[in-house]
Amino acid sequence: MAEKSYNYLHIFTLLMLLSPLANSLKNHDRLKLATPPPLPILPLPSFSQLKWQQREIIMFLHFGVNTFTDSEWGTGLESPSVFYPTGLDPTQWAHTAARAGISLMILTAKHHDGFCLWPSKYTDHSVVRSPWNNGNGDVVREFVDAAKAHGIDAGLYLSPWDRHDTRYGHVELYNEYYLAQLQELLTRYGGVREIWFDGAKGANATNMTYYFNDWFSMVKELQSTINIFSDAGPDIRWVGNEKGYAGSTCWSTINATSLSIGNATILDYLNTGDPKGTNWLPAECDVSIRPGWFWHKSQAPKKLSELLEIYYKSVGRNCLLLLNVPPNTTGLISESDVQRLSQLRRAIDTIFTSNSAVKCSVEASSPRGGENGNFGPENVLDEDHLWTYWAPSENEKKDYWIEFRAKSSGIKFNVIRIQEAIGLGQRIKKHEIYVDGIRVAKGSTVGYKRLHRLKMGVVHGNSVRIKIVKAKGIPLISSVGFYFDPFWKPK
Ligand code: FUL
Repeated sequence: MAEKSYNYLHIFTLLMLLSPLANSLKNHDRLKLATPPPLPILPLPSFSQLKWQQREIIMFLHFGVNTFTDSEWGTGLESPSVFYPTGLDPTQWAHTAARAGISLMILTAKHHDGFCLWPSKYTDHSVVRSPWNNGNGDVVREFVDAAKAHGIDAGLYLSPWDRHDTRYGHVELYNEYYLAQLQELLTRYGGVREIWFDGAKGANATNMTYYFNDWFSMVKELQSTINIFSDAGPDIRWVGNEKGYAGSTCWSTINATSLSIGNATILDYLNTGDPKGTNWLPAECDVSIRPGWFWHKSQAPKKLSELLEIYYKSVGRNCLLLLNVPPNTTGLISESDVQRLSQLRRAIDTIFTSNSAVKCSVEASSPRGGENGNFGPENVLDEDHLWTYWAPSENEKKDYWIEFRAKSSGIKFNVIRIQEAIGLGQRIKKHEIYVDGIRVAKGSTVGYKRLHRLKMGVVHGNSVRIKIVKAKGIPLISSVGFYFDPFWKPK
């Protein structure tokens, strides 16, 4: 009896000891461990650069004494009394931006003429000497408040070149003055998401050395999530022209050491970026809705077809479109510009609302982590355009493709959208698009977003294949769309 009970105890203890092992074996079967994402290819965007990239269109507002003197570059000799908007309403600016789906507006707080749209402690060449609001006004304050009330972020432009201030040309004095103004703008008005350092300067302007490093350090100290724009970054670079066109090859990467501010010899380099670049420095395409940056009675906004061309050549080439919409002498965005901007938004929505790729089945050359991994080609059809993506297997022999097959009536489109998972680096160097085996488009870089308007117009087929012909490492595609653009009339 005693021996028997010992045996039962023995078996019971053994079972108790074995049960965690059995459980863990069972769990192992149940919890299939996921294949990790691939290693990134450096350089990578910062958090703020990624946020910026997703905005697609930013509104620029050139407003100041030039608006009232009908000029583009003020001399600095303007009397502050000319600044007299009779019905200034930044709420109308913000409303116009919000209706156009714009999430960031950048205002010229000071242009080259030196006139300040806010009451700076360091100069009286500002709104304090203007009859507007009896010298008690602050355009920057009204601007940031209106933007905030519409859920729009604010950005500011502070011209380094100052044609009014007598400290200009006295290196220490002017750098102190400029830094003092930066501190005012970045401490008084809440969060500022982008600051614009314009590299322009007249051919005969006084010599002046700007302490860019001091300025940039101060900016980041005061606003850690801000993006600093200048010809040469450090966060956003100029695209090298004022037409709003990026290069058909456009890398977000570039070598910052090859760049300098106000250097006319690097325009092509800025336009295309550099596949070997060690800095993530994406390009912003600035252009005005009108011929001038400031409002002029004699000028009218560009046609919708021109704005769409700009959209395809900026947003559709991995860049941001910084579209200037200048307020007039009343202090409002003119009705013609309001209408044109909402037409542009309607057109973009019309083109990109119905994606016929989502009605297709999708296959790819291979998926990372096998058929049950998290990197299958179906990821390119979801709403996430960054962090879910198709990744081929690392073992694949570089014949990368993803193919869409019509389930019923075929696929009809004249625009294709391809997006890379840029959170892990920009990789694609060369790609081609085939419909039923016939090549309909080709290109080099993709980046955050690449749009192809088909030169042959509308195509109709049963399969669309995107081939990645050359890439740094394995390509990662986060989204694809096929659309019909009713405004596209190829020549
Ligand atoms: C240029 C300036 O000279 C223009 O007036 C305008 O501000 C444009 C955005 O940048 O360099």
